[in-house]
Amino acid sequence: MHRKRRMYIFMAFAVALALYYFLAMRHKSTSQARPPQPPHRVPPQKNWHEPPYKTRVPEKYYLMANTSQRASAVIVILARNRDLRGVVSSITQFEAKFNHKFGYPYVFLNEVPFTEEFKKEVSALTTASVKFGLIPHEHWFQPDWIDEARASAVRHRMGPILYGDSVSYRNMCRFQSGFFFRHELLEPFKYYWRVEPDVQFYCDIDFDPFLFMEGEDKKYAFTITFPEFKRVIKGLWPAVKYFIAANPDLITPDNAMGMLADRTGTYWNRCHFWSNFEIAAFDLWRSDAYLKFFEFLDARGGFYYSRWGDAPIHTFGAALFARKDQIHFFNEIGYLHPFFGHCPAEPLHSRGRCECNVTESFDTHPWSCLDKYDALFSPDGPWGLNSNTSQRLERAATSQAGVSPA
Ligand SMILES: Nc1nc2c(ncn2[C@@H]2O[C@H](COP(=O)(O)OP(=O)(O)OP(=O)(O)O)[C@@H](O)[C@H]2O)c(=O)[nH]1
Ligand SMILES: [Mg+2]
Repeated sequence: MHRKRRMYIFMAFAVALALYYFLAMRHKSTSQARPPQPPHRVPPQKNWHEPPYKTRVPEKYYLMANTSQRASAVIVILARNRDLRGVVSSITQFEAKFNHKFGYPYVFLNEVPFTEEFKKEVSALTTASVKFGLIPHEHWFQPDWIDEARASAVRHRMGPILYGDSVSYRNMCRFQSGFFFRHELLEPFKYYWRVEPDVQFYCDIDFDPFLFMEGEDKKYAFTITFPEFKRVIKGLWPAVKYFIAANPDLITPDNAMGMLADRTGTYWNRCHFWSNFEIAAFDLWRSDAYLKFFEFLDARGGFYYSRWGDAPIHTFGAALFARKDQIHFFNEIGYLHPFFGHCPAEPLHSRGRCECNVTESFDTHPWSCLDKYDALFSPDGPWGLNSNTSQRLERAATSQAGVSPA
């Protein structure tokens, strides 16, 4: 047999085998196929019959507002100087609904120094600590190894798409995907809440979400989920599949990939957590597994040769490297980033004195992927394995592996 052909068949077999193990790890009935896991990965076993958010935030996390007990947590805001008005609006609400009771510190980040006006106006909005950080050059700007001719051709082609022609938007997405958590001002903290300019918080948040995350062993929390725009993800799913196939030992058992992929691993439904709202544990991104994942994706150039967003990349990171029950839908937190919002239904609506219309909540919109998150916790799971799985995986992996963006 031709040597090259033999090599392809061998590679296809290896990729299919690895994908098979990854899928098998998601399914309880194949738990004996799991490779040995390091001790910190061993989950407190629980059989889920419904999504964790159906159980309301326990009262003890409400009572903590009246104590001095706080988590190691920070509010992170990436912004430009010209975002000042939108930042003032977001922080004013954030303080009124939540942080005046808790006093969590803020860190603002920017690739250029914040103006005195920005610092003064923002600092006046809170009694909590506020720090302003400069992003290191190498964490922000387009790397030298990116082929600028190819990148600019892509930008030209993607001109009509939102931010399709923007370099700074791509820098931002790459920074949020792989660098923000390395900033020295964020180093001391274990958890963060990402806030953006011009967002709204609809309800009083009287419990401590960070202590909830810590106490309930959560790693990533979202409020809105829907499919990513097709034209900005070229090459991303093949790259993710390739990574999975090459690194089956890095994938967390009982992960959430069933929310995103079909059972054969052929396609990604483009569902992602909308990352303009995030409450998460820094150690998810600082883990060796995620860092390797980010470096692998970054090396494919997709931030610049397509327009990969940080939202799908964080989504894959959470889905691969956290257990499904460590990903939390914060039903209690009413939130709007134009133009989608989450408005809690009763009884949470009354308890939070929410200023929103529940009929406009995105959860019930046909585009919402919340049903796919919910399905992770149904007794049958979102999907299972069948006898054709490994053959299909082999076909899927061989037809997709090695595809590069744009
Ligand atoms: N320092 C800095 N921050 C940026 C830049 N571009 C975007 N950001 C921030 O990054 C976050 C995401 O950017 P947005 O412009 O809100 O992107 P988006 O949420 O995808 O889109 P819209 O909100 O609909 O415009 C926000 O916190 C912005 O303030 C930039 O070039 N420099
Ligand atoms: Mg935004």
